[in-house]
Amino acid sequence: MGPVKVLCIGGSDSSGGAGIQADLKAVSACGCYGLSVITAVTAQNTQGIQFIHPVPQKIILAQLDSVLSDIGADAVKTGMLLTVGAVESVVKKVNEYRLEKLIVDPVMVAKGGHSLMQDGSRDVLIKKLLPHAFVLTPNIPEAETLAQMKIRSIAAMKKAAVIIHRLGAKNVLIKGGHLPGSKRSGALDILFDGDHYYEFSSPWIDTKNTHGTGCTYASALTAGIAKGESVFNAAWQARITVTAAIENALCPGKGYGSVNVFGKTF
Ligand code: PXL
Repeated sequence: MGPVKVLCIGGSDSSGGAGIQADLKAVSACGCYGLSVITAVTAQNTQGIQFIHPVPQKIILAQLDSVLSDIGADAVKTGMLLTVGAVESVVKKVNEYRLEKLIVDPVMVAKGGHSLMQDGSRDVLIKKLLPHAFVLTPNIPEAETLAQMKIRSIAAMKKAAVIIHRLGAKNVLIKGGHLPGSKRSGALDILFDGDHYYEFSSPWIDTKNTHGTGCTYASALTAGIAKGESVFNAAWQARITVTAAIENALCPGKGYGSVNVFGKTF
């Protein structure tokens, strides 16, 4: 029996904090073997994104074929899908290789305001990729876009989860860190599986070094699912992993630092 394999599809973050670099660190920290397909190259540092370059669709498809035809994956995670071609490439290969454990992190906008999706790719993501998602992991702004409603309360989060579930994602994990009042009451994430709601609460950690939080959370979740855990257990453990990673965040540059899944090893 070889290692448990996790394929991460997303953008490269040259600062090492988010994107594919965060994914591979999280997957490794969770004891899995990480594979990657790069959809875009970002030039960024702790102060923001300076440039974004899309990888041509042909090269995205080639990477997917190289990895899936030989190595395969026990679970697959998508992050930054900048272009319509990137989204359509994933849909095509999900169908071709019958990938079932697909975790979609619908990243749309970076913290500094840079769009991580070109015009049109969001619609294709909603129409063609979401129906294949085993778990979808929007934060509050992303859930607002997907459900087309404002989310200002836990009740609204639950309502949005139902609307997003109807778009076709089997399990919806809405991350509540952006909810007003989280600073006081802690962050509350809600998992909806179509029947039940599960709530995960975690203490608020007062830090500006949170770059890579979403990527790390979704990758740890994907690793758990690759290992055969239930969505609930994988989400619960991923929440613990990401909280510790925020607590151990590092700031290597002059701006905002990044989460660190490896604990106090630096
Ligand atoms: O956190 C979302 C994200 C995903 N992927 C890449 C990013 C970012 C945020 O900056 O740069 C490559």
